[in-house]
Amino acid sequence: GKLYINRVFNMNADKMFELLFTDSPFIQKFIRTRKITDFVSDPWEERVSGKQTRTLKYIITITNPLIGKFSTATEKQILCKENQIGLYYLIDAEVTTHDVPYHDYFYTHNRYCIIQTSRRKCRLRVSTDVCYRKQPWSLVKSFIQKNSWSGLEDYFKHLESDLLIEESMHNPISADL
Ligand code: YK8
Repeated sequence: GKLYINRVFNMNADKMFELLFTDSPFIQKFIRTRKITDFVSDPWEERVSGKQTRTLKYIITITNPLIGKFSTATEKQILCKENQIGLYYLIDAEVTTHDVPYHDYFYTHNRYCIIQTSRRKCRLRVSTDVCYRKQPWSLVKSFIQKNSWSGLEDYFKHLESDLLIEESMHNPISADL
């Protein structure tokens, strides 16, 4: 796996969750600039386990002409929220891209961890794993790895910098309280 974001932000955990995992203006603008279209999201639903789940569907734009221009994607998210010993949100997201070569071989597992570190701060940690449904030939496997990592790197680099911009808009001057 790889760790793409690991940073403390000047906002509480609830705010970070709201920005990333609800229908917030922030995420709407972000997916628009990442050229993600036809975005539909189910509302969060309570499961018997006490966890909440939702499914997202969207179309991603791919910059590599060898792979294609677009792909539909399905993302299943599971939310685990803890409130007793300290506040954190743990979101496990499984992303399947349906229209890329070898799409039936792999999916991406993204883990978002939002931990409240003080009254007005939280740490966001995002790590990902490329997972295999069946064992591909090793050349194909390295192909999948390489393309997934570069795509994920690009996506999360932009997410981190957009979050920093959002943070600075909410904390003018008095940033370090
Ligand atoms: C989510 C992982 C792989 C996929 C892509 C596949 C190429 C396959 C190449 C052949 C295009 C928003 C990615 C990056 C598309 C984007 C996905 C995003 C960034 C030769 C084997 C979409 C997070 C996410 C998860 C997985 C990413 C795909 O919020 O390279």
